[in-house]
Amino acid sequence: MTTVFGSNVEGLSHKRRYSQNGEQAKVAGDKKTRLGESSDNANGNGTYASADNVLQVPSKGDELQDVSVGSHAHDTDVLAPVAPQKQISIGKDRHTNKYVFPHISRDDLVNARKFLKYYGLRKFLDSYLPEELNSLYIYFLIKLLGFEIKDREMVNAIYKHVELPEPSAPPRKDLIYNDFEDPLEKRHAVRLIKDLQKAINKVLCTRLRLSNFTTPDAFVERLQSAKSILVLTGAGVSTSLGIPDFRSSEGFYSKIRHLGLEDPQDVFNYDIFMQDPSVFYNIAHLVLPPENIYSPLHGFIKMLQDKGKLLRNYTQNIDNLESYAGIDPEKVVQCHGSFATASCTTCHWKLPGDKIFENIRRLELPLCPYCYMKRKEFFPNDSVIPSGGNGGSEDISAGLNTPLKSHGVLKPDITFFGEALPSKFHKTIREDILKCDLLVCIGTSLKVAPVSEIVNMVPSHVPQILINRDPVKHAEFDLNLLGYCDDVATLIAQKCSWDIPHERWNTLKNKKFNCIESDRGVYSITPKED
Ligand code: CNA
Repeated sequence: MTTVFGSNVEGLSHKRRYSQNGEQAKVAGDKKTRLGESSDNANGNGTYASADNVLQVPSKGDELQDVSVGSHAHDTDVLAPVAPQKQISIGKDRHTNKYVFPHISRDDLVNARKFLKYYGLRKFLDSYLPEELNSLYIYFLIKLLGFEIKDREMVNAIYKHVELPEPSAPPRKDLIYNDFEDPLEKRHAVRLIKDLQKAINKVLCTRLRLSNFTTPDAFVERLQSAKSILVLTGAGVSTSLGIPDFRSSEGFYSKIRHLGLEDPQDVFNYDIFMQDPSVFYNIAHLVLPPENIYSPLHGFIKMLQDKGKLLRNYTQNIDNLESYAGIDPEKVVQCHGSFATASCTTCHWKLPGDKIFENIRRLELPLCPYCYMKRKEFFPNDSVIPSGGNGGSEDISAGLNTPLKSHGVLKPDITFFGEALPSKFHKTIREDILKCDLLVCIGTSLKVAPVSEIVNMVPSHVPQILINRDPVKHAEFDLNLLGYCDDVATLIAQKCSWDIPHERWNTLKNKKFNCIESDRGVYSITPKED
């Protein structure tokens, strides 16, 4: 088993599921281990438990928010973290009867996180927590690790008993330090212990940023020397071609909100598809990919390939546009499958995906010719005709007692939530994360696991760049280039003096951009007005 940067490479799960803030959510009827919740995670050696491998709907919001993000709280350097000068000590104001939390500086926070990662859980707890304490110490430790609890009821219960001094206020000498009575209810104390465990797990499986890789120029320099770039792409690389992404305000999920689905993601739920494929086929025309076009960003990846620098493009996209850009199929992993082929849900007969495009456009169920007769028996009033093939042969899965509405229905080979990822993903990813010398994530919200877990699996010294319109708050990129990815790719190619193989390059190569740093390692890139 190979352990990289405190993360277990073997831990990549096989099936597609949502993750939010590095955490998995629950799906009805399944018992899940939440990433970062398993007690195996808190083992202090930096490994985390393998996530459960069934597709999941996204959580409605993490109860624990990592508020250190954007503060560069994770900058790593060679020096080991220092032990705290003394254990946490929370005094009480004898007049107000409130506990007064010590001020937490950014350095305290960075050091606590580093200390935990560096020395492991036991030493961390021994060094930070005194022998006598109450549950406010647990809450303080959660804060010290850079997290804040979102549950209002819980926060109100805590702050009835707590005061936060002004950061600039001098240390108070009038506090009493021998009152350990627990002001919180038992249920709150139990919740805090669970939240501390989650916070610890998150720190253990989150990377630390590199302190010396925070500028576009550092990126350009690394691009020029890199030999094995791993590019991870998402829906944002195709939006400039008019293909909506999922989660943006103008994205696909907002377009189908009117359908009255409890959760718009249900249209890609495998179990729902098997029960009633019309849920997917009512909207599938909206996600049909165009043919023979690709964006400048796809061209940028092709350029990396032409320069012998592309190790692999892991794409979450199902539009297959990498192929039109000329990226070698060997260099592409379509992590969530694609529309390139389709298969029968019953007998698994496979056919080219475009053979069912007409059915999709006409909002019809595409049917398997080999399962058609049996389906007709099950559903005599079905007016739909089979797609592709000649039809009429015996159904190899005959004998089902209760036919599913998906019996004999063809499904594009895109990976629905709950389905296993294509085997190629697992064949290549383990070696690739060890081989890569630069990770560039482009146009993705990184909310779908296991792809979203790649960022925490890459060795710690490998720089990680995000090129995206919106920040990705739950990951730790060394450099965030925020803007439209075609613009960012153009600017970077210009800086490298490289040409992007794309029909618009002659215009793009002269385009001018503003590149404004808003925080350390965070740049917003916008076109300059003429
Ligand atoms: P997402 O969750 O919808 O996130 C897209 C991200 O891209 C967001 O963070 C946006 O800010 C960002 N973005 C949008 N447009 C741009 C742009 N022009 N430049 C830079 N950033 C931009 O989509 P993810 O890819 O993260 O989620 C994975 C899902 C989406 C996969 O399972 C895909 O199959 C699925 N999907 C694919 C396509 C496609 O194949 N083209 C389209 C829609 C959804």
